[in-house]
Amino acid sequence: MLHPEIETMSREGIRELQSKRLQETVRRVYENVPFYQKAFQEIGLEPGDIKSVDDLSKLPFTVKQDLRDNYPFDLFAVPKSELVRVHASSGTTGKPIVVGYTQNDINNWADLMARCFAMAGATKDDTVQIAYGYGLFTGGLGCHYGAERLGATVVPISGGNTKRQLMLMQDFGTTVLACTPSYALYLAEEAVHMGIDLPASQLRIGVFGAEPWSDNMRKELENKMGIDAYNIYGLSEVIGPGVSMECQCKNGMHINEDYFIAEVVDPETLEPLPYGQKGELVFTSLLKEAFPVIRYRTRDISVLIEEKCDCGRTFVRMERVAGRTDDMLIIRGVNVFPSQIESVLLAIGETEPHYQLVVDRKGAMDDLEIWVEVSDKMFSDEIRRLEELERKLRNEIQSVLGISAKIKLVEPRTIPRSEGKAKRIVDKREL
Ligand code: ADP
Ligand code: K
Ligand code: ZN
Repeated sequence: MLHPEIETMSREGIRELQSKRLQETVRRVYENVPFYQKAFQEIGLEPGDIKSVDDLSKLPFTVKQDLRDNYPFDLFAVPKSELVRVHASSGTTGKPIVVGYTQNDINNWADLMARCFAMAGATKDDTVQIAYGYGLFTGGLGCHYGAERLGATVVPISGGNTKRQLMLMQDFGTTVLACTPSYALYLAEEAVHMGIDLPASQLRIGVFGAEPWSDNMRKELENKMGIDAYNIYGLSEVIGPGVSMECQCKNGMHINEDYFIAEVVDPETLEPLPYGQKGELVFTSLLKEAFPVIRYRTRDISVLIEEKCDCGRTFVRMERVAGRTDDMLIIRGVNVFPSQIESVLLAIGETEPHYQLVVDRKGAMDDLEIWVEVSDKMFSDEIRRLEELERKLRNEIQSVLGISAKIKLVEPRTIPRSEGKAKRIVDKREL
């Protein structure tokens, strides 16, 4: 355990720590973020009304739309000169969700992620290959700073380049692999094709997250790679990876409660639910300076587990994410909203407004096909023109969403019409 005095703190101690930090956070957002000040004033709430975690439910919720409305920097609680980094994640339309960090935030995040790697059993003696994407996504750099903070040897290879990943994995004696579970499976399958015996290699731990996966997938990855595979959860709005992490009991992810307060609420009534009941996860940050969040609704569905864990940690756990309350898709770890694709199609304007997203898993990799209707006239046009349009759409999707998709132009009236909500997504992936 990296921080035993905190990770095994009494529940009463955690409560006190959270209450103190909650008061500070509430004051910070009230004094520095007009959005929160207004939201508090609208319901007649003064920062002094929040004295402990018991008062949490008096606070208003924050949703993704609020982040969009305040794009890019209006929810930040520090002057821009205090920021040392920004990250961004997919929004529901063209503009991304932007989050920022002060130097203290980056330090805290590094400590937090170091703790997460240690929870999986990693130490300074490990070599950690980070195959999450580096860049605006929080995955790569979040893991990077954490593994460095732990004192491990970091291989910042980022995603892709599979053959090279496998070569360096062997040559460098990688012991810990951090990436999405689907990319891990792809690496495992490529290794077999290349005649590499991963179970015989030094690889021993997987830190996998950014997308949903199942216990069956865990077994498969553990067998194919000869590792113990652990689930890590997080989201940019709250900090990035490291909001919660599985311990070696592999029985739910411990929420890092010294940094965040977790709640589960009924997504319809927004009433907080007791431990053990399934609902939408909501997080309040406790230490963040640049981008504090108050009761942020994640749209992720899970359950909080109160029972003490065999590892000795006292932090509550959350079950694997069981789904979303919105239509966000996660393709190779990247969040994708149908509305983003729709705006690309409409902006180009050469297709009909009827489309469907078909998601499948070909081998290990998620595969996104965008079916879109073209006009009768267009369809009877030259093949070359259709190919040109396909290419244009593909490039635009790649540049807006940052992922590749296959475009399939189909005849008019071939995509099923619905009488209610259009069925935009056909997800054939099995968990
Ligand atoms: P990240 O880079 O950590 O994926 P994003 O902000 O891009 O951060 O995406 C966050 C979303 O990804 C979460 O709200 C959740 O839907 C999904 N996600 C992240 N980690 C997991 C996980 N371990 N299991 C299931 N879903 C996850
Ligand atoms: K994600
Ligand atoms: Zn545990």
